[in-house]
Amino acid sequence: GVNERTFIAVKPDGVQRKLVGEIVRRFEKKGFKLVGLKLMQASEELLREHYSELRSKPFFRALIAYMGSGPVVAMVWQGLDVAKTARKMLGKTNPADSLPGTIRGDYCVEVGRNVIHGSDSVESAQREIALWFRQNELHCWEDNCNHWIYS
Ligand code: DAT
Ligand code: MG
Repeated sequence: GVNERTFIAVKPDGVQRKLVGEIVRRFEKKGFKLVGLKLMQASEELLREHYSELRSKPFFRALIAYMGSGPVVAMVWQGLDVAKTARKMLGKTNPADSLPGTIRGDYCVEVGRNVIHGSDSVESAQREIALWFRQNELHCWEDNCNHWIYS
């Protein structure tokens, strides 16, 4: 429904490369609603939990080091089918497979520096939002444009 939420994070390379504004802009212009946003240095503990499904992968250590190498911009976006649509906006995990027009297709080259995270399902989004945000950091506000986005 229109109250679906997903977790998006601009990774440390995205912050360093000044892509925060461009990424926020894409989600705003699409018509999704921003309900949470913060710049933060993620702890190793948080990152290990966030990526716990990948703990046995050969790239896990490098992934945790990369994600902790600088601040990230953690966000929650809301809207109809936002989790699935956000994944389409991101492109494929490997930027080499991502089409031009997607964020990874337009702004990065290697899978180990792919500038953005997005939850892979509604269930993952719920888990990740609870992990990264406190309830009082999420804001329910009336979007006065809703009328022009939803019929
Ligand atoms: P996604 O971020 O598209 O959900 P994922 O959950 O499979 O992809 O992996 C999480 C991150 O781990 C991914 O954004 C980049 C890194 N990663 C994935 N596969 C990798 C690989 N083969 N080599 C290096 N890093 C990889
Ligand atoms: Mg994933």
